Amino acid sequence: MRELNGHESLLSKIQGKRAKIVVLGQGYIGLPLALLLSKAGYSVTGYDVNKELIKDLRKGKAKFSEPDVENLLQEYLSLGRYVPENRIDAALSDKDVYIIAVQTPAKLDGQPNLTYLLSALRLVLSYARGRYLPILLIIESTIPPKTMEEVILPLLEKEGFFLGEDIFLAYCPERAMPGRLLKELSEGNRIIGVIDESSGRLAANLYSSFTKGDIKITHARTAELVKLVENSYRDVNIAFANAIALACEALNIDVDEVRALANLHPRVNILRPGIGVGGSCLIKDPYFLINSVSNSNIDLNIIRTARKLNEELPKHAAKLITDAIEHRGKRPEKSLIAILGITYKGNVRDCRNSPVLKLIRMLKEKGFRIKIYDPLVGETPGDIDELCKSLEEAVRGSDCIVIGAEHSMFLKMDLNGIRGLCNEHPIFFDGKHVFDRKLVEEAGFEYLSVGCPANVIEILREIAEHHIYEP
Ligand code: SAJ
Repeated sequence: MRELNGHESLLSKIQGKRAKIVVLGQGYIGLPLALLLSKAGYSVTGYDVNKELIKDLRKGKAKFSEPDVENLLQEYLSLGRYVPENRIDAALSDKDVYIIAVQTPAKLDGQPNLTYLLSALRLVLSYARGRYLPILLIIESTIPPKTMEEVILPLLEKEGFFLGEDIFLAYCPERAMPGRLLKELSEGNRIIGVIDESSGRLAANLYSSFTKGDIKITHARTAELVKLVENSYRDVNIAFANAIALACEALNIDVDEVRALANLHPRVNILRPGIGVGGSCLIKDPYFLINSVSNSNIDLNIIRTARKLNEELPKHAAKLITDAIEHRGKRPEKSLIAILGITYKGNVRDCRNSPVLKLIRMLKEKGFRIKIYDPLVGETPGDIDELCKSLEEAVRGSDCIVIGAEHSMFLKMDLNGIRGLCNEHPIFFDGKHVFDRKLVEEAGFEYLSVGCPANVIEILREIAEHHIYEP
């Protein structure tokens, strides 16, 4: 029988679930990915430099909370198909597939910081040398266009490896959002970016073992751009909603009504305006995209302006709240604000770059007293004070309630009951546009949000008095 060449033998190991895999970086993406590969039948090592994290993973505890992640973790730990490891040797020796899922944060100038990625890559190469080759190397971390061709490939070649012979290389950007990680990783479509075709075939075989979505193979540079385009698209769309909200404030019109009516058009879908954009990706990927063409005469101003607008929103929200309270003759030092929800979006425990944290800092600078309630957050992030133990504790005696994250439990709360605990004439600032203004007002609050001027109702009544419009 003919002996299999390197590519065929690696393919056969991947198809037969005999390929031994290590995932470098056991964070938001690396851990769920490692678990899905274990579930698909592979033997997977989860490597991370953080000893505490690995210690917890060995006990079946994840550092973040995501539906089903801990269940899968405990199941595949006990079956021995998922092994958390922080000893380099044990983790990296003798593997067939190396997946790098470490963070690529932004530097102060908006350029990507590839330090973590490059150090993981060097580690992999040092272990790949001298073992049975070939290996499949996959990059999941976000990277800007041309990184595969101009940074990663030259490094492999400098170390004496040949693409398509010793190493197969693919960029498979993650496309899952916190709160739905396992579902999106196992059902979403995947893009695989490669420089040579044979790498694409190996990576596609591996990814089809755990995702039901379509797998599209393309050039590495295209895949790198697609990832940045997706998040920039979302950021620009949110900025558009925020820009319209500001226009509504200037024109004394309620943005929620404008959105509802405009969205009746079959090709219009305006997103929710609010206190800004947080999380780990939308705040940096647009800058990676802008910077990727900085050597050309193209200026992606539309993306930059959108980003800047979204960054300004916490400040704008702080001003709206301050103005509304001062308008009632109350001083900030004499006013108590109850913040409900501090995560970067609803129903997640993740506070990374949360816009409401910025808003809290600004309100404090203005002198307000603040109470915070977020039952999804265990530890208080950074400079945030103690969290209240209950909704009632946070709300009692407050002059203003701020919805900072749209957790389901807040959407179901008894507005009349909450109103009863507040001071006289309380303000309800809906930072996420998730409440029905009429219901909030019926409960006795003054409704306020970005794009909904405090006095919009009076203005509409005035118009009605002139018999032009019945509100
Ligand atoms: N937001 C609004 N208005 C909206 C929708 C969202 O202000 O109408 C805010 C949220 O409150 C939040 C921020 O935007 O602060 C980002 O939330 P998100 O749900 O839009 O996105 P992420 O950051 O959780 O996940 C994104 C996803 N990208 C896209 O939807 C294009 C996910 O698919 C990516 O995998 C992820 O970034 C990533 O890691 O790149």
